Amino acid sequence: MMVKGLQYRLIQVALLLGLLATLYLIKLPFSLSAVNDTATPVYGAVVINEFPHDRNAFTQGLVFADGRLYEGTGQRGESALRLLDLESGELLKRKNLDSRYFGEGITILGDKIYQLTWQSHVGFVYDRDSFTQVASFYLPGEGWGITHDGEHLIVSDGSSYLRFLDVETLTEVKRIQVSDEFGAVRYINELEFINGEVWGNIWYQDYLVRIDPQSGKVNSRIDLSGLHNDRRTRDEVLNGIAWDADNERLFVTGKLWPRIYEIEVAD
Ligand SMILES: [Ca+2]
Repeated sequence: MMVKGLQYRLIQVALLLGLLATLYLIKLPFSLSAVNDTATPVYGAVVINEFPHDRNAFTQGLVFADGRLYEGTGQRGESALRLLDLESGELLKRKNLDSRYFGEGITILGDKIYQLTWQSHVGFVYDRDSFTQVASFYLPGEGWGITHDGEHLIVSDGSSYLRFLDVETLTEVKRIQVSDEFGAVRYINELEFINGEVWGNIWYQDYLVRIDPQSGKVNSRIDLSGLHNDRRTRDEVLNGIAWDADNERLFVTGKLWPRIYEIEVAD
């Protein structure tokens, strides 16, 4: 009787262990995918169209508006605000910066164009149509990229922070730190606000990051490696994102690149 009871108990234990092992095996893939959920999704891109780009333009800011392309360029003595025809690349208007300034990002809000300088702690405000300078403002830290969310100017400075400036006072009202699963994301350069996200490219990297403007979390990355392989110098990095909101077209280019690419994100 005792032996039979023990056998019965052993069978019960074996069945229980078998059940647990089965559950473990079934659950294992779900556990692994749960771990992977914390990794930032990476998407590719498909080139829809190519347009000419001035190979001497050290692109630091790119905006699409009014059916045209606005570009801010860098390098002392070569920095300018430029209006371009997208299809032909023809230079339609140009405003040179004083040779002591190294031009950086640009953005257009209302009837104004805003342009940063790199290390001179100054930003310029121009009339959108005439390119006449109407104001300047103090910029603490370095100036890298700039965009806006309709309410604030959003500025990158080479650090992992994005600063939000009041449009009227042009002073900082808040900042967010950009981070992904590896920690703080530094060297965020040219910016574009697209459908509620801040898109940025990272200096010396061939990808875009899409940033949640509330939390600073990188929602996804877009791999653009292979877009421009014919690089004469290390300076020829991806740096330029422009969004044609009316036609939902996304353009990217880089410093001294010969082409502007219209791309679509591929899942
Ligand atoms: Ca831009």
